[in-house]
Amino acid sequence: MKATARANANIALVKYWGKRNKKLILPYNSSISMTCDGLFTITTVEFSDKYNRDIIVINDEELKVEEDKSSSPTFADARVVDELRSSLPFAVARVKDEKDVLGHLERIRQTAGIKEKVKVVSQSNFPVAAGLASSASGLAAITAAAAKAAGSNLDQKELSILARQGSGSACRSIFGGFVEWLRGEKEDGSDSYAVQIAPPEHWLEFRLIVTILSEEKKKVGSRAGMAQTVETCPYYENWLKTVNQDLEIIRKGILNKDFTSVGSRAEHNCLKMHALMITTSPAIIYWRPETLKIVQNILGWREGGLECYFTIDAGPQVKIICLEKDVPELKKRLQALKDVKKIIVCRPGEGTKLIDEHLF
Ligand code: 2P0
Repeated sequence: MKATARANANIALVKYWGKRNKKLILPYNSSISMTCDGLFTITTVEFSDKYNRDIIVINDEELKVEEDKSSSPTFADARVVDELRSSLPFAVARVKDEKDVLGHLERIRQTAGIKEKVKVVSQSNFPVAAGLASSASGLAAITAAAAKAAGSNLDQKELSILARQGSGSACRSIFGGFVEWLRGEKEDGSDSYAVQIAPPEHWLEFRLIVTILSEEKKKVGSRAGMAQTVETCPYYENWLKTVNQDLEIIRKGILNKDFTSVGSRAEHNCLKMHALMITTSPAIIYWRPETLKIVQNILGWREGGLECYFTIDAGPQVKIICLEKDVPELKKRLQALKDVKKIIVCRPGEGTKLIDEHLF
């Protein structure tokens, strides 16, 4: 059977940074995100015995995969991966680089009890080299389409659990609006999944403006970066001690539409995550000079009465947290800065959906 899904990316207001179980992708702390309208991936998946090998095509490039040589397939040809990295949108390149897409498809095949080979075609609308620190939409779309195509009729919670095992942040993209990924307590991961805090229409004025500052490839991916942080950062336990308060304030702030409380706490949470990264051995510094320039501008604009905050993920791009009414003024100010290459304005978007238009 063939199925197609469309999934939006998400940006975290309380960050996920560190796994207590790498195999099942179980986080040390819960996280909260907004699902972003306008940054999406569409993926079609078909399992069929007409295919004699697995075929995975992402943004018009075929991913070369080894054929049945190990129980845990990996990307075969480093040269191909390198070529793809330089030619594909960033989010997709990270899927190829760090995420075991074929392994994830194999997991879905096993869940459904099927053996047929698979064809996957995936297309993201992310601008080339957007540098958005999220492969969430890609893995969420593959999960929803593959589960359906494999004949598994999973509900959103089950899809979230499955997507989580492809990439942690993908479990949040299953839901729309404002979403919390509950860390869970169980060792088997059955209680680590996302839930919706509020649907998109709850807070239609909320905006995240993504600024693209640098298209340079980052040197440390999120997966490796967070593992290194857990192992070597002397402050990691303190981070964990403070995250619950951030979650509480932001969850409540979303429900009350208290912009000041959500924006200021999200900015603080982001700075704490970057403090962890910077104090890891060796140091992981995702910021570039342009990043800090935008941050300084935002602080100045805020002092001048324009209420906006920032958040930054595992890369140099700055995302501005603001309200719809201030978007025109912020766009004007951002466009006047020479470091800003591109601006994408995101409103709260819907969760992962099955759609009828197949890509093949
Ligand atoms: C987040 N990030 O909460 C944080 C903030 C980046 C910085 O989730 O290893 O791609 O696949 O579970 O989900 C990026 O990490 O990592 C991420 P894996 P993922 O959005």
